[in-house]
Amino acid sequence: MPDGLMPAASPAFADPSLPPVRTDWTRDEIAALIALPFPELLFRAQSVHRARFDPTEVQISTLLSIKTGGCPEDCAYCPQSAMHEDGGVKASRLMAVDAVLKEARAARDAGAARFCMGAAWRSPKDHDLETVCAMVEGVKALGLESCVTLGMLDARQAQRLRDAGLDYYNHNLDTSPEHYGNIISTRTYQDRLDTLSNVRDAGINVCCGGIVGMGEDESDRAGLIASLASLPKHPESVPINLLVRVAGTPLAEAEAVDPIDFVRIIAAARIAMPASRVRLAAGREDMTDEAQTLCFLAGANSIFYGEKLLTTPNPEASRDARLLARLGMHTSLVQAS
Ligand code: SAM
Ligand code: DTB
Ligand code: SF4
Repeated sequence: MPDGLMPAASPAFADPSLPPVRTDWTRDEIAALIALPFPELLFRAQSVHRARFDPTEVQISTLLSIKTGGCPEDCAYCPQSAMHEDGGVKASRLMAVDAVLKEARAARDAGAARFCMGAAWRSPKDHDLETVCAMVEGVKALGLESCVTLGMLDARQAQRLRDAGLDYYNHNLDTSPEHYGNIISTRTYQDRLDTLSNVRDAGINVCCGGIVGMGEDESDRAGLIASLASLPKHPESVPINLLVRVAGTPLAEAEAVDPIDFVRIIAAARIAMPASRVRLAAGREDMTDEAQTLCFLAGANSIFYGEKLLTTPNPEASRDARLLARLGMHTSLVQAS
């Protein structure tokens, strides 16, 4: 394990006298949070964070694209869509189980707690799902938590993954219901909610978040957080991605997000979903160490760790280790599931 990536001495803690987690957040309430004076917003986010988590602890997950490119969906942000692959992503077939487990072992040896496998599919085919289940079993056997993101799932597919021992399924709402149609036309917001409910009903932990920087306005950002925070049960993991602007995608020239505005969204997610892991997800390569630090102070307590996300770069592991060491922060221990 590299210097600076030491597990925390104590995992997250919770006080039974804490207020119940609310699932009735309105967009107006979230918008009011986002608009608070920055010191007030950060104080509230930190108070909520400290009540349930060790503020010096950060969970780390490593991503691997197990099936890259050639996707039939038209998500405007994504370099893997077959509709806009000028970004240079070459379509490939589903990786072999052994090759995936080799990467998982390397991620574990580098200090990751969770291994997340992504496939550029609209939804998995049955024979491919069986291969993914073998990957999940192998990842679990290495002592890692497992996560997959494979597109839409029906109830039977979700149950199959649960039976294989899957810990987390990632499926994002991406943006507000109103902005959604400007970004994706090949599946609906309701399709996404249906998949999330199939995952939840199968007893798999939910990883669900969105993207900031896709031309949305402030009300859309509030709408995304309100949608996540009014799901019947909050996602256990909430990835907040800063758009990675990939050449060849329709959003390649999207306007850059003010880092302070991004921190505000992290803080709002932390306050609205106090018991969830909020992940400072894609986009860290474009952030300064200081902006990332503000995200941690605003309640982010998870990152993707390792040089690559799915197809785009992530900060070097040594840069992350150095930053965590400078901040006196630690990585979390793997939680038994
Ligand atoms: N194909 C599956 C699906 O979309 O359901 C799973 C993989 S997909 C790449 C997972 C998530 O990655 C997307 O929902 C989106 O939120 C995020 N993502 C994809 N491209 C991104 C980009 N350029 N910048 C930030 N986040 C991105
Ligand atoms: C999530 O919310 N972000 C990750 C993960 N879930 C699968 C993906 C980020 C992808 C960034 C663009 C790329 O590397 O292709
Ligand atoms: Fe396909 Fe997922 Fe990319 Fe959308 S985000 S184009 S579904 S890989």
